[in-house]
Amino acid sequence: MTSLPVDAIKALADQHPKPPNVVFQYGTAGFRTLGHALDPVMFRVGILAALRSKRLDGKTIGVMVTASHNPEPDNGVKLVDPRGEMLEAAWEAHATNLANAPTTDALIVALEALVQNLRIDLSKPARVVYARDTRPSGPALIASLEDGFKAMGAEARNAGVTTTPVLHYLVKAINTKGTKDSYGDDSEEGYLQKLSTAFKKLVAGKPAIPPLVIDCANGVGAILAEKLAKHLGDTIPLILQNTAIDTLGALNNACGADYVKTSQKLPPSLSSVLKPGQRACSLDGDADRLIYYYLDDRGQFHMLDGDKIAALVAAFIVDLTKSAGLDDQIQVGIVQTAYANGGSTKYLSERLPVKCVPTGVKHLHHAAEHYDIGVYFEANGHGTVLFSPDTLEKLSTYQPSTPAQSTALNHLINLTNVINQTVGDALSDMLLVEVVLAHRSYTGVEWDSLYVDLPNRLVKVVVADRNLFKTEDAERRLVSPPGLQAKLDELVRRYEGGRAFVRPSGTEDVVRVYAEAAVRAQADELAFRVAGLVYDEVGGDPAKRPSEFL
Ligand code: 16G
Ligand code: MG
Repeated sequence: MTSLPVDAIKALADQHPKPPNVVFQYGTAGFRTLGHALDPVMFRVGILAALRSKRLDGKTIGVMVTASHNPEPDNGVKLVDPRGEMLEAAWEAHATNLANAPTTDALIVALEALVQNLRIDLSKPARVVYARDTRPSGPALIASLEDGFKAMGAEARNAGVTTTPVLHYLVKAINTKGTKDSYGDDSEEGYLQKLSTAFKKLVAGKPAIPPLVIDCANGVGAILAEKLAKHLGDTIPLILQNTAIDTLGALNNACGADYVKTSQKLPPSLSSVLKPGQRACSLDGDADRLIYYYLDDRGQFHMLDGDKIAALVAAFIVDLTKSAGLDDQIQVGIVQTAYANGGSTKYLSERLPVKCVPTGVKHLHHAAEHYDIGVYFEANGHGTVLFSPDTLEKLSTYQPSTPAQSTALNHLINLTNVINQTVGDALSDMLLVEVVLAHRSYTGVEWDSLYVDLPNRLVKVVVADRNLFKTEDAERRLVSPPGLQAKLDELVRRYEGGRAFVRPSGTEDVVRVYAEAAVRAQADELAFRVAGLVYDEVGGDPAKRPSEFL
Protein backbone atom coordinates (compact mmCIF):
# COMPACT_ATOMS: atom_id res chain seq x y z
CA MET A 1 0.00 0.00 0.00
CA THR A 2 1.51 3.33 -1.00
CA SER A 3 -1.60 5.46 -0.72
CA LEU A 4 -4.69 5.23 1.45
CA PRO A 5 -7.21 2.59 0.31
CA VAL A 6 -9.75 5.34 -0.23
CA ASP A 7 -12.42 3.20 -1.89
CA ALA A 8 -12.39 0.56 0.85
CA ILE A 9 -12.49 3.22 3.55
CA LYS A 10 -15.34 5.08 1.83
CA ALA A 11 -17.47 1.99 1.35
CA LEU A 12 -17.14 0.96 5.00
CA ALA A 13 -17.26 4.49 6.42
CA ASP A 14 -20.70 4.97 4.88
CA GLN A 15 -21.91 2.11 7.07
CA HIS A 16 -20.72 3.96 10.20
CA PRO A 17 -21.88 7.54 9.69
CA LYS A 18 -21.28 10.16 12.34
CA PRO A 19 -24.50 11.77 13.54
CA PRO A 20 -24.52 15.56 13.52
CA ASN A 21 -24.48 17.51 16.79
CA VAL A 22 -22.33 15.12 18.76
CA VAL A 23 -18.78 15.93 19.70
CA PHE A 24 -16.43 13.14 20.71
CA GLN A 25 -13.31 13.63 22.77
CA TYR A 26 -10.40 11.30 23.43
CA GLY A 27 -10.01 12.03 27.15
CA THR A 28 -7.97 10.57 30.02
CA ALA A 29 -9.49 7.16 29.47
CA GLY A 30 -9.96 7.28 25.70
CA PHE A 31 -13.41 7.85 24.18
CA ARG A 32 -16.19 7.18 26.64
CA THR A 33 -19.93 7.75 26.33
CA LEU A 34 -23.15 5.79 25.88
CA GLY A 35 -22.32 2.54 24.10
CA HIS A 36 -24.84 2.98 21.31
CA ALA A 37 -23.32 6.35 20.34
CA LEU A 38 -19.87 4.93 19.71
CA ASP A 39 -20.33 3.10 16.41
CA PRO A 40 -18.65 5.71 14.15
CA VAL A 41 -15.90 6.25 16.72
CA MET A 42 -15.01 2.56 16.72
CA PHE A 43 -14.64 2.42 12.97
CA ARG A 44 -12.36 5.45 12.98
CA VAL A 45 -10.33 4.17 15.91
CA GLY A 46 -9.76 0.98 13.92
CA ILE A 47 -8.26 3.03 11.11
CA LEU A 48 -6.21 5.14 13.50
CA ALA A 49 -4.77 2.09 15.27
CA ALA A 50 -3.64 0.73 11.89
CA LEU A 51 -2.01 4.06 11.02
CA ARG A 52 -0.28 4.25 14.39
CA SER A 53 1.13 0.77 13.81
CA LYS A 54 2.39 1.73 10.35
CA ARG A 55 3.93 4.89 11.83
CA LEU A 56 5.79 2.70 14.34
CA ASP A 57 7.14 0.35 11.75
CA GLY A 58 4.51 -2.35 12.11
CA LYS A 59 4.70 -2.65 15.89
CA THR A 60 1.49 -4.04 17.38
CA ILE A 61 -0.96 -1.48 18.78
CA GLY A 62 -3.63 -2.46 21.32
CA VAL A 63 -7.29 -1.46 21.32
CA MET A 64 -9.43 -2.00 24.41
CA VAL A 65 -13.21 -1.63 24.37
CA THR A 66 -14.40 -0.87 27.89
CA ALA A 67 -15.90 1.81 30.08
CA SER A 68 -14.19 0.54 33.21
CA HIS A 69 -16.19 1.44 36.35
CA ASN A 70 -18.93 3.31 34.47
CA PRO A 71 -22.48 1.96 34.45
CA GLU A 72 -23.44 -0.69 31.94
CA PRO A 73 -25.01 1.50 29.18
CA ASP A 74 -21.68 3.34 28.78
CA ASN A 75 -18.83 2.03 26.75
CA GLY A 76 -15.51 3.31 25.54
CA VAL A 77 -12.34 2.63 23.63
CA LYS A 78 -8.70 3.36 24.17
CA LEU A 79 -5.47 2.67 22.35
CA VAL A 80 -2.39 1.05 23.82
CA ASP A 81 1.11 1.86 22.58
CA PRO A 82 3.73 -0.81 21.76
CA ARG A 83 5.35 -1.05 25.18
CA GLY A 84 1.93 -1.61 26.71
CA GLU A 85 1.49 2.01 27.70
CA MET A 86 -1.21 4.58 27.13
CA LEU A 87 -1.37 6.16 23.67
CA GLU A 88 1.16 8.97 23.17
CA ALA A 89 -0.53 12.24 24.10
CA ALA A 90 -0.03 13.90 20.69
CA TRP A 91 -2.16 11.19 19.09
CA GLU A 92 -5.11 11.87 21.40
CA ALA A 93 -5.76 14.97 19.32
CA HIS A 94 -5.57 12.98 16.08
CA ALA A 95 -8.08 10.51 17.50
CA THR A 96 -10.44 13.33 18.48
CA ASN A 97 -10.05 14.94 15.10
CA LEU A 98 -10.88 11.78 13.13
CA ALA A 99 -13.81 10.93 15.38
CA ASN A 100 -15.40 14.30 14.69
CA ALA A 101 -15.02 14.38 10.91
CA PRO A 102 -18.67 15.08 9.92
CA THR A 103 -18.85 13.05 6.69
CA THR A 104 -17.06 10.25 4.87
CA ASP A 105 -15.40 12.77 2.59
CA ALA A 106 -14.26 14.86 5.54
CA LEU A 107 -12.85 11.72 7.11
CA ILE A 108 -10.82 10.96 3.99
CA VAL A 109 -9.47 14.52 3.95
CA ALA A 110 -8.52 14.24 7.63
CA LEU A 111 -6.82 10.90 7.04
CA GLU A 112 -4.86 12.18 4.05
CA ALA A 113 -3.68 15.14 6.13
CA LEU A 114 -2.66 12.89 9.00
CA VAL A 115 -0.66 10.58 6.74
CA GLN A 116 1.10 13.54 5.19
CA ASN A 117 1.78 15.53 8.36
CA LEU A 118 3.11 12.57 10.28
CA ARG A 119 4.92 11.16 7.24
CA ILE A 120 3.31 7.77 7.72
CA ASP A 121 4.85 5.19 5.42
CA LEU A 122 1.79 3.33 4.20
CA SER A 123 3.86 0.48 2.79
CA LYS A 124 4.62 -0.67 6.35
CA PRO A 125 2.49 -3.41 7.87
CA ALA A 126 -0.32 -2.60 10.32
CA ARG A 127 -0.73 -4.91 13.31
CA VAL A 128 -3.26 -4.63 16.10
CA VAL A 129 -4.55 -6.71 19.00
CA TYR A 130 -7.93 -5.96 20.52
CA ALA A 131 -10.24 -7.05 23.31
CA ARG A 132 -13.42 -6.03 25.09
CA ASP A 133 -14.99 -6.29 28.53
CA THR A 134 -18.37 -7.97 29.25
CA ARG A 135 -20.70 -5.03 28.41
CA PRO A 136 -23.70 -5.96 26.24
CA SER A 137 -22.82 -3.21 23.75
CA GLY A 138 -19.36 -4.75 23.24
CA PRO A 139 -19.92 -7.20 20.35
CA ALA A 140 -21.50 -4.62 18.01
CA LEU A 141 -18.75 -2.11 18.77
CA ILE A 142 -16.09 -4.72 18.11
CA ALA A 143 -17.69 -5.36 14.70
CA SER A 144 -17.38 -1.64 13.84
CA LEU A 145 -13.78 -1.62 15.02
CA GLU A 146 -13.05 -4.64 12.83
CA ASP A 147 -14.46 -2.76 9.83
CA GLY A 148 -11.83 -0.10 10.50
CA PHE A 149 -9.09 -2.72 10.53
CA LYS A 150 -10.51 -4.27 7.38
CA ALA A 151 -10.59 -0.94 5.55
CA MET A 152 -6.88 -0.58 6.25
CA GLY A 153 -5.98 -4.21 5.60
CA ALA A 154 -4.55 -4.49 9.11
CA GLU A 155 -3.39 -7.79 10.57
CA ALA A 156 -5.74 -7.94 13.53
CA ARG A 157 -5.68 -10.37 16.43
CA ASN A 158 -8.84 -10.74 18.51
CA ALA A 159 -7.99 -11.34 22.18
CA GLY A 160 -11.68 -11.86 22.98
CA VAL A 161 -13.22 -10.90 26.30
CA THR A 162 -10.52 -10.05 28.78
CA THR A 163 -9.35 -7.39 31.24
CA THR A 164 -7.70 -4.11 30.31
CA PRO A 165 -4.43 -5.10 32.02
CA VAL A 166 -4.29 -8.40 30.12
CA LEU A 167 -4.63 -6.47 26.85
CA HIS A 168 -1.76 -4.18 27.91
CA TYR A 169 0.29 -7.25 28.81
CA LEU A 170 -0.42 -8.83 25.42
CA VAL A 171 0.70 -5.74 23.55
CA LYS A 172 4.04 -5.72 25.36
CA ALA A 173 4.46 -9.49 25.10
CA ILE A 174 3.79 -9.46 21.35
CA ASN A 175 6.19 -6.58 20.72
CA THR A 176 9.01 -8.09 22.79
CA LYS A 177 8.57 -11.67 21.60
CA GLY A 178 11.87 -13.36 20.80
CA THR A 179 13.96 -10.41 22.07
CA LYS A 180 16.10 -10.26 25.21
CA ASP A 181 13.37 -8.16 26.82
CA SER A 182 10.68 -10.79 26.23
CA TYR A 183 7.83 -9.97 28.61
CA GLY A 184 6.23 -13.40 28.63
CA ASP A 185 4.20 -15.69 26.41
CA ASP A 186 1.76 -13.59 24.37
CA SER A 187 -1.44 -15.20 25.59
CA GLU A 188 -3.82 -14.89 28.52
CA GLU A 189 -2.51 -18.24 29.65
CA GLY A 190 1.04 -16.85 29.52
CA TYR A 191 -0.05 -13.95 31.71
CA LEU A 192 -1.69 -16.23 34.27
CA GLN A 193 1.35 -18.51 34.31
CA LYS A 194 3.75 -15.63 34.78
CA LEU A 195 1.88 -14.06 37.68
CA SER A 196 0.99 -17.27 39.48
CA THR A 197 4.44 -18.82 39.19
CA ALA A 198 6.09 -15.72 40.65
CA PHE A 199 3.48 -15.53 43.39
CA LYS A 200 4.01 -19.13 44.45
CA LYS A 201 7.75 -18.58 44.69
CA LEU A 202 7.25 -15.45 46.77
CA VAL A 203 5.00 -17.07 49.37
CA ALA A 204 6.76 -20.46 49.49
CA GLY A 205 7.49 -21.41 53.07
CA LYS A 206 5.11 -18.81 54.54
CA PRO A 207 2.20 -19.85 56.77
CA ALA A 208 -1.03 -20.79 54.98
CA ILE A 209 -2.80 -17.68 53.60
CA PRO A 210 -6.35 -17.23 54.90
CA PRO A 211 -9.13 -17.03 52.26
CA LEU A 212 -9.58 -13.73 50.43
CA VAL A 213 -12.99 -12.47 49.28
CA ILE A 214 -12.96 -10.79 45.85
CA ASP A 215 -15.79 -8.57 44.62
CA CYS A 216 -15.50 -8.92 40.83
CA ALA A 217 -17.94 -6.03 40.09
CA ASN A 218 -19.98 -8.47 37.93
CA GLY A 219 -17.45 -7.77 35.22
CA VAL A 220 -14.69 -9.33 33.18
CA GLY A 221 -12.50 -9.57 36.28
CA ALA A 222 -14.71 -12.48 37.35
CA ILE A 223 -13.60 -14.50 34.34
CA LEU A 224 -9.92 -13.84 34.89
CA ALA A 225 -10.10 -14.27 38.66
CA GLU A 226 -11.60 -17.69 38.18
CA LYS A 227 -8.80 -18.73 35.83
CA LEU A 228 -6.24 -17.26 38.21
CA ALA A 229 -7.72 -19.18 41.12
CA LYS A 230 -7.13 -22.41 39.21
CA HIS A 231 -3.49 -21.51 38.62
CA LEU A 232 -2.96 -20.59 42.25
CA GLY A 233 -4.48 -23.80 43.58
CA ASP A 234 -4.37 -23.92 47.34
CA THR A 235 -1.58 -21.34 47.79
CA ILE A 236 -4.35 -18.79 48.32
CA PRO A 237 -8.04 -19.63 48.52
CA LEU A 238 -10.07 -17.03 46.60
CA ILE A 239 -13.77 -16.56 47.30
CA LEU A 240 -15.25 -14.94 44.21
CA GLN A 241 -18.32 -12.72 44.64
CA ASN A 242 -20.30 -10.56 42.20
CA THR A 243 -19.51 -12.76 39.23
CA ALA A 244 -22.88 -12.27 37.43
CA ILE A 245 -21.45 -11.21 34.09
CA ASP A 246 -24.62 -12.14 32.20
CA THR A 247 -27.11 -10.35 34.44
CA LEU A 248 -28.25 -7.15 32.74
CA GLY A 249 -27.56 -4.05 34.77
CA ALA A 250 -25.36 -5.79 37.34
CA LEU A 251 -22.01 -4.48 36.15
CA ASN A 252 -20.50 -2.04 38.69
CA ASN A 253 -23.94 -1.72 40.27
CA ALA A 254 -23.56 -1.20 44.05
CA CYS A 255 -20.27 -3.09 43.86
CA GLY A 256 -16.76 -2.77 42.49
CA ALA A 257 -13.76 -0.65 43.40
CA ASP A 258 -15.28 2.69 42.42
CA TYR A 259 -18.43 2.08 44.47
CA VAL A 260 -16.36 1.21 47.53
CA LYS A 261 -13.94 4.11 47.16
CA THR A 262 -16.56 6.75 46.43
CA SER A 263 -19.18 5.69 48.94
CA GLN A 264 -16.59 4.49 51.49
CA LYS A 265 -18.86 1.53 52.16
CA LEU A 266 -18.96 -2.24 51.94
CA PRO A 267 -20.84 -3.45 48.84
CA PRO A 268 -24.23 -4.56 50.26
CA SER A 269 -23.84 -7.90 48.46
CA LEU A 270 -20.87 -8.73 50.70
CA SER A 271 -22.52 -7.99 54.02
CA SER A 272 -23.59 -11.57 54.57
CA VAL A 273 -20.31 -12.98 53.24
CA LEU A 274 -17.53 -11.06 54.93
CA LYS A 275 -16.54 -12.12 58.44
CA PRO A 276 -14.99 -9.70 60.92
CA GLY A 277 -11.24 -9.48 60.37
CA GLN A 278 -11.40 -11.17 56.96
CA ARG A 279 -9.70 -9.41 54.04
CA ALA A 280 -11.71 -8.53 50.97
CA CYS A 281 -11.04 -6.54 47.83
CA SER A 282 -13.04 -5.04 44.97
CA LEU A 283 -12.03 -4.90 41.33
CA ASP A 284 -13.59 -2.44 38.91
CA GLY A 285 -15.42 -3.35 35.69
CA ASP A 286 -12.26 -3.91 33.63
CA ALA A 287 -10.09 -5.07 36.53
CA ASP A 288 -7.49 -2.34 36.54
CA ARG A 289 -8.39 -0.88 39.94
CA LEU A 290 -8.22 -2.51 43.34
CA ILE A 291 -9.50 -1.46 46.75
CA TYR A 292 -9.07 -3.61 49.88
CA TYR A 293 -11.11 -3.48 53.08
CA TYR A 294 -12.15 -5.38 56.18
CA LEU A 295 -14.70 -5.21 58.95
CA ASP A 296 -13.39 -4.91 62.49
CA ASP A 297 -14.74 -6.82 65.49
CA ARG A 298 -17.51 -4.28 65.88
CA GLY A 299 -18.49 -4.69 62.25
CA GLN A 300 -17.08 -1.31 61.31
CA PHE A 301 -15.83 -0.90 57.75
CA HIS A 302 -12.16 -0.01 57.11
CA MET A 303 -10.98 0.84 53.63
CA LEU A 304 -7.46 0.17 52.35
CA ASP A 305 -7.27 2.23 49.17
CA GLY A 306 -4.60 2.94 46.57
CA ASP A 307 -2.67 5.13 49.01
CA LYS A 308 -2.57 2.35 51.59
CA ILE A 309 -1.46 -0.11 48.91
CA ALA A 310 1.36 2.25 47.88
CA ALA A 311 2.53 2.60 51.48
CA LEU A 312 2.47 -1.15 52.07
CA VAL A 313 4.25 -2.06 48.87
CA ALA A 314 6.84 0.73 48.84
CA ALA A 315 8.03 0.00 52.39
CA PHE A 316 8.38 -3.68 51.52
CA ILE A 317 10.40 -2.99 48.38
CA VAL A 318 12.67 -0.57 50.23
CA ASP A 319 13.32 -3.22 52.89
CA LEU A 320 14.16 -5.78 50.21
CA THR A 321 16.62 -3.46 48.48
CA LYS A 322 18.30 -2.92 51.87
CA SER A 323 18.42 -6.64 52.67
CA ALA A 324 19.85 -7.32 49.23
CA GLY A 325 22.59 -4.72 49.80
CA LEU A 326 21.31 -2.67 46.88
CA ASP A 327 19.84 0.34 48.67
CA ASP A 328 22.74 2.60 47.72
CA GLN A 329 22.26 1.71 44.06
CA ILE A 330 18.49 1.55 43.70
CA GLN A 331 16.26 4.43 44.70
CA VAL A 332 12.58 3.81 45.30
CA GLY A 333 10.19 6.72 44.72
CA ILE A 334 6.46 7.32 44.93
CA VAL A 335 4.06 9.07 42.58
CA GLN A 336 0.65 10.26 43.77
CA THR A 337 -2.03 12.73 42.72
CA ALA A 338 -3.76 15.50 44.65
CA TYR A 339 -6.37 12.91 45.69
CA ALA A 340 -3.81 11.08 47.84
CA ASN A 341 -4.91 11.30 51.44
CA GLY A 342 -2.87 13.84 53.39
CA GLY A 343 -2.13 11.10 55.93
CA SER A 344 -0.46 8.99 53.24
CA THR A 345 1.54 11.84 51.79
CA LYS A 346 2.91 12.70 55.24
CA TYR A 347 3.78 9.08 56.01
CA LEU A 348 5.43 8.46 52.66
CA SER A 349 7.31 11.71 52.31
CA GLU A 350 8.96 11.19 55.70
CA ARG A 351 10.50 8.05 54.20
CA LEU A 352 10.84 8.39 50.43
CA PRO A 353 10.82 10.88 47.57
CA VAL A 354 7.19 11.62 46.65
CA LYS A 355 6.02 13.38 43.50
CA CYS A 356 2.52 14.73 42.89
CA VAL A 357 1.21 14.78 39.29
CA PRO A 358 -2.14 15.50 37.60
CA THR A 359 -4.84 12.80 37.59
CA GLY A 360 -4.67 10.10 34.93
CA VAL A 361 -2.53 7.03 34.54
CA LYS A 362 -0.31 8.45 31.81
CA HIS A 363 0.94 11.21 34.13
CA LEU A 364 1.67 8.83 36.99
CA HIS A 365 3.27 6.25 34.77
CA HIS A 366 5.65 8.68 33.14
CA ALA A 367 6.67 10.23 36.44
CA ALA A 368 7.31 6.79 37.93
CA GLU A 369 9.68 5.99 35.06
CA HIS A 370 12.10 8.57 36.49
CA TYR A 371 12.84 6.46 39.55
CA ASP A 372 14.90 3.24 39.69
CA ILE A 373 11.81 1.65 41.17
CA GLY A 374 8.73 3.85 40.85
CA VAL A 375 5.64 3.01 42.87
CA TYR A 376 2.57 4.84 41.59
CA PHE A 377 -0.99 4.60 42.82
CA GLU A 378 -4.04 6.77 42.55
CA ALA A 379 -6.16 6.80 45.69
CA ASN A 380 -8.91 5.18 43.57
CA GLY A 381 -6.84 1.99 43.41
CA HIS A 382 -5.19 2.26 40.01
CA GLY A 383 -1.45 1.74 40.12
CA THR A 384 1.60 -0.41 39.69
CA VAL A 385 5.35 -0.54 40.26
CA LEU A 386 7.87 0.17 37.52
CA PHE A 387 11.41 -1.19 37.50
CA SER A 388 13.67 0.84 35.20
CA PRO A 389 15.66 -1.04 32.54
CA ASP A 390 18.86 -0.26 34.51
CA THR A 391 17.35 -1.68 37.67
CA LEU A 392 16.26 -4.86 35.89
CA GLU A 393 19.79 -5.20 34.54
CA LYS A 394 21.27 -4.67 38.02
CA LEU A 395 18.98 -7.27 39.53
CA SER A 396 19.96 -9.84 36.93
CA THR A 397 23.73 -9.30 37.22
CA TYR A 398 24.18 -8.46 40.93
CA GLN A 399 26.28 -10.91 42.96
CA PRO A 400 24.91 -11.15 46.49
CA SER A 401 27.51 -11.77 49.18
CA THR A 402 25.41 -13.49 51.85
CA PRO A 403 22.51 -15.97 51.79
CA ALA A 404 20.24 -13.27 53.20
CA GLN A 405 21.17 -10.94 50.34
CA SER A 406 20.53 -13.71 47.86
CA THR A 407 17.05 -14.38 49.26
CA ALA A 408 16.12 -10.69 49.11
CA LEU A 409 17.45 -10.43 45.57
CA ASN A 410 15.33 -13.38 44.48
CA HIS A 411 12.28 -11.82 46.06
CA LEU A 412 12.91 -8.61 44.12
CA ILE A 413 13.28 -10.54 40.87
CA ASN A 414 10.07 -12.48 41.54
CA LEU A 415 8.30 -9.21 42.28
CA THR A 416 9.20 -7.94 38.82
CA ASN A 417 7.25 -10.92 37.48
CA VAL A 418 4.22 -10.81 39.74
CA ILE A 419 3.75 -7.11 38.97
CA ASN A 420 2.16 -6.11 35.66
CA GLN A 421 4.46 -3.23 34.79
CA THR A 422 2.50 -2.08 31.77
CA VAL A 423 -0.40 -0.57 33.69
CA GLY A 424 -2.34 -0.85 36.96
CA ASP A 425 -3.74 -4.36 37.26
CA ALA A 426 -6.18 -5.32 40.00
CA LEU A 427 -5.33 -9.03 39.99
CA SER A 428 -1.59 -8.50 39.82
CA ASP A 429 -1.78 -5.82 42.53
CA MET A 430 -3.87 -8.17 44.64
CA LEU A 431 -1.16 -10.83 44.45
CA LEU A 432 1.44 -8.20 45.29
CA VAL A 433 -0.50 -7.10 48.36
CA GLU A 434 -0.96 -10.72 49.45
CA VAL A 435 2.79 -11.32 49.14
CA VAL A 436 3.57 -8.37 51.39
CA LEU A 437 0.91 -9.32 53.95
CA ALA A 438 2.29 -12.88 54.04
CA HIS A 439 5.87 -11.66 54.49
CA ARG A 440 4.95 -9.14 57.16
CA SER A 441 2.43 -11.42 58.92
CA TYR A 442 -0.05 -8.54 58.70
CA THR A 443 -3.82 -8.73 58.81
CA GLY A 444 -5.85 -5.79 57.53
CA VAL A 445 -5.57 -4.23 60.99
CA GLU A 446 -1.76 -3.91 61.04
CA TRP A 447 -1.73 -2.77 57.44
CA ASP A 448 -4.37 -0.14 58.17
CA SER A 449 -2.40 1.17 61.13
CA LEU A 450 0.64 2.19 59.01
CA TYR A 451 -0.91 5.66 59.09
CA VAL A 452 -4.31 7.17 59.81
CA ASP A 453 -6.39 8.47 56.91
CA LEU A 454 -7.73 12.00 57.26
CA PRO A 455 -11.52 12.09 56.85
CA ASN A 456 -12.28 13.23 53.33
CA ARG A 457 -15.15 13.94 51.00
CA LEU A 458 -15.64 14.05 47.25
CA VAL A 459 -18.44 16.14 45.75
CA LYS A 460 -19.24 16.85 42.13
CA VAL A 461 -20.80 20.00 40.77
CA VAL A 462 -22.59 19.89 37.44
CA VAL A 463 -21.56 22.92 35.39
CA ALA A 464 -22.40 24.13 31.90
CA ASP A 465 -18.78 24.31 30.82
CA ARG A 466 -16.12 22.56 32.84
CA ASN A 467 -13.45 24.04 30.59
CA LEU A 468 -13.81 27.31 32.52
CA PHE A 469 -11.84 25.59 35.25
CA LYS A 470 -8.08 25.50 34.81
CA THR A 471 -5.57 24.25 37.32
CA GLU A 472 -1.84 24.39 38.08
CA ASP A 473 0.53 22.73 40.54
CA ALA A 474 -0.63 19.20 39.70
CA GLU A 475 -4.29 20.27 39.94
CA ARG A 476 -3.89 21.51 43.51
CA ARG A 477 -4.64 25.13 42.64
CA LEU A 478 -7.08 26.87 40.32
CA VAL A 479 -5.87 29.57 37.96
CA SER A 480 -9.28 30.07 36.41
CA PRO A 481 -11.95 31.30 37.05
CA PRO A 482 -9.84 34.20 38.37
CA GLY A 483 -10.20 34.95 42.06
CA LEU A 484 -11.82 31.64 43.02
CA GLN A 485 -8.63 30.13 44.42
CA ALA A 486 -8.22 33.06 46.84
CA LYS A 487 -11.75 32.42 48.14
CA LEU A 488 -10.95 28.74 48.57
CA ASP A 489 -7.75 29.54 50.46
CA GLU A 490 -9.66 31.82 52.77
CA LEU A 491 -12.23 29.10 53.46
CA VAL A 492 -9.74 26.24 53.91
CA ARG A 493 -7.80 28.26 56.51
CA ARG A 494 -10.76 27.99 58.87
CA TYR A 495 -10.59 24.18 59.05
CA GLU A 496 -8.09 22.29 61.15
CA GLY A 497 -5.98 20.05 58.91
CA GLY A 498 -8.05 21.41 56.04
CA ARG A 499 -7.11 20.89 52.40
CA ALA A 500 -9.34 21.20 49.37
CA PHE A 501 -9.01 21.47 45.63
CA VAL A 502 -11.23 21.83 42.60
CA ARG A 503 -10.58 20.32 39.17
CA PRO A 504 -12.57 19.70 36.01
CA SER A 505 -13.25 16.00 35.45
CA GLY A 506 -11.51 14.44 32.48
CA THR A 507 -14.30 11.91 31.97
CA GLU A 508 -17.61 13.62 32.82
CA ASP A 509 -19.18 17.04 32.40
CA VAL A 510 -18.63 17.99 36.01
CA VAL A 511 -16.23 19.78 38.30
CA ARG A 512 -14.89 17.69 41.17
CA VAL A 513 -14.29 18.95 44.67
CA TYR A 514 -12.07 17.14 47.17
CA ALA A 515 -11.75 18.16 50.80
CA GLU A 516 -10.17 16.69 53.87
CA ALA A 517 -9.94 17.86 57.48
CA ALA A 518 -8.98 16.55 60.89
CA VAL A 519 -12.54 15.46 61.72
CA ARG A 520 -15.28 13.94 59.55
CA ALA A 521 -17.96 16.61 59.98
CA GLN A 522 -15.46 19.32 59.08
CA ALA A 523 -14.28 17.47 55.96
CA ASP A 524 -17.90 17.15 54.80
CA GLU A 525 -18.69 20.77 55.58
CA LEU A 526 -15.58 22.03 53.82
CA ALA A 527 -16.33 19.95 50.71
CA PHE A 528 -19.89 21.26 50.49
CA ARG A 529 -18.89 24.85 51.12
CA VAL A 530 -16.30 24.66 48.36
CA ALA A 531 -18.91 23.08 46.07
CA GLY A 532 -21.22 25.99 46.91
CA LEU A 533 -18.52 28.51 45.96
CA VAL A 534 -18.01 26.70 42.64
CA TYR A 535 -21.74 26.58 41.97
CA ASP A 536 -22.21 30.30 42.63
CA GLU A 537 -19.11 31.21 40.67
CA VAL A 538 -20.43 29.68 37.46
CA GLY A 539 -23.78 31.38 37.93
CA GLY A 540 -25.72 28.25 38.84
CA ASP A 541 -29.47 28.88 39.19
CA PRO A 542 -30.02 29.86 42.87
CA ALA A 543 -33.38 28.06 42.82
CA LYS A 544 -31.68 24.80 41.87
CA ARG A 545 -28.72 25.13 44.22
CA PRO A 546 -28.32 21.71 45.90
CA SER A 547 -29.36 22.15 49.52
CA GLU A 548 -26.35 20.32 50.85
CA PHE A 549 -24.11 23.05 49.38
CA LEU A 550 -24.76 24.87 52.70
C1 16G B 1 -9.74 7.80 34.22
C2 16G B 1 -8.28 7.54 34.45
C3 16G B 1 -7.99 7.44 35.93
C4 16G B 1 -8.46 8.69 36.62
C5 16G B 1 -9.91 8.99 36.29
C6 16G B 1 -10.27 10.36 36.78
C7 16G B 1 -6.82 6.22 33.03
C8 16G B 1 -6.61 4.91 32.38
N1 16G B 1 -7.89 6.30 33.80
O1 16G B 1 -10.51 6.72 34.67
O2 16G B 1 -6.61 7.30 36.09
O3 16G B 1 -8.32 8.57 38.01
O4 16G B 1 -10.07 8.98 34.88
O5 16G B 1 -11.54 10.68 36.33
O6 16G B 1 -6.05 7.15 32.88
P1 16G B 1 -12.06 12.17 36.38
O7 16G B 1 -11.13 13.01 35.55
O8 16G B 1 -13.45 12.11 35.86
O9 16G B 1 -12.03 12.58 37.82
MG1 MG C 1 -10.89 0.52 35.15
